[in-house]
Amino acid sequence: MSISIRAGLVGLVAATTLVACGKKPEQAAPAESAQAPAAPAAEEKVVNVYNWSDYIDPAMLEAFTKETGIKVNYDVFDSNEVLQTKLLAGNTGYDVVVPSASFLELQIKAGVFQKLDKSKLPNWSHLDESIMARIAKHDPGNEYAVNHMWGTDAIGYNVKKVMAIDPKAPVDSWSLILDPKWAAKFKDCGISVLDAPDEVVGVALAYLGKDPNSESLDDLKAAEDLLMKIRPYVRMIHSSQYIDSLANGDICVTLGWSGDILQSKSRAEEAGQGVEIAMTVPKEGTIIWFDMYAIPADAPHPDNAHAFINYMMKPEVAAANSNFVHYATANKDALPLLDPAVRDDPGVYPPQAVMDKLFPNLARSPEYTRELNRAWTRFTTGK
Ligand code: N2P
Repeated sequence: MSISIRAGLVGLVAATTLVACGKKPEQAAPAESAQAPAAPAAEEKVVNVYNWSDYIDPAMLEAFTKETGIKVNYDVFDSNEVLQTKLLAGNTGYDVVVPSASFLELQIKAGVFQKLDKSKLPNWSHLDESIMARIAKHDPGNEYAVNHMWGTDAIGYNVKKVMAIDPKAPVDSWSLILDPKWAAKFKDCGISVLDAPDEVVGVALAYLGKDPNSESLDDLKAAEDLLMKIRPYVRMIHSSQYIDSLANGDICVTLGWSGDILQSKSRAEEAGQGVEIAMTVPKEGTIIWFDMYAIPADAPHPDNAHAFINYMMKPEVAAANSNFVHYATANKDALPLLDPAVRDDPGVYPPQAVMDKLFPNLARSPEYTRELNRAWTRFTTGK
């Protein structure tokens, strides 16, 4: 087995304020020598990857090692804030990381990534240019990052439990979770929300009819007031545990990520205990986000990082990953290779009418993020 999963999952969000770390990649000075400079030493056959949990087909990691001889050390996280804290501190030891585009934008400005060498990424030709153009709003010219997967925030629910509590439950509306009258009904069977402050507050703002990317502190206060009203009914604030908890019946309603909810549905079906999970994209609209492969400026194995990213851009590899995790790929040549059940699932590839209601998640200013994180701490601690 060439893959090691090193890290445990993360817990509470570290309140992170983006500050330029001032750390520039240290270029090793060439050794002074009277002789002609030696060719650069070949990299050790290792690549250190830090990706979201439940976000890749493990068979693709093994296949990469088999094809290239490069061993993959694979660590996981479930929070942009956790990744960002590490990136800003520097010296992560990682060669490939996967921030969401809204976080990547400021991380690029803070100097934590190196530009991609596209001559080492021939599989770039398979990308859907319209998606990469959307991402270019965060990464002008797509110089620093390439899409791994994209998805949405959505509602997942246990069909039998929710219908037993109230067959009229508004499962196609954020009011299922954000209206205290409804949330109270699901307290005992269990509600979870993501530990993702910008996304949950963004959804709350949209539910309130406000701009989900608003940086108005009045709007933030309105969202916090709303979230505080449902806080007594929320059992879990976590961004990965809910996949199993929903599948095994420990919770019955979640504000989660599209593919994770669909993975939960598959796990419930596989377990054969009669738990039926459904996912809806709420009618008030929701967030669309893009998660991006990028290479830290101080990555120890940048050539291997390029080889890894290029491998993941092969259409058959991107399709295998999308089939496995139920998130959408930006690889246009992977689409014909997808399982029809995934390609035709409106939860993975929403129809145009739903796409039109999705709103982007924009980068927030450091000043706003500080206030957002303070509000989030009050929400998570319930104080
Ligand atoms: C995978 C979650 C990735 C989505 N479990 C977060 N952007």
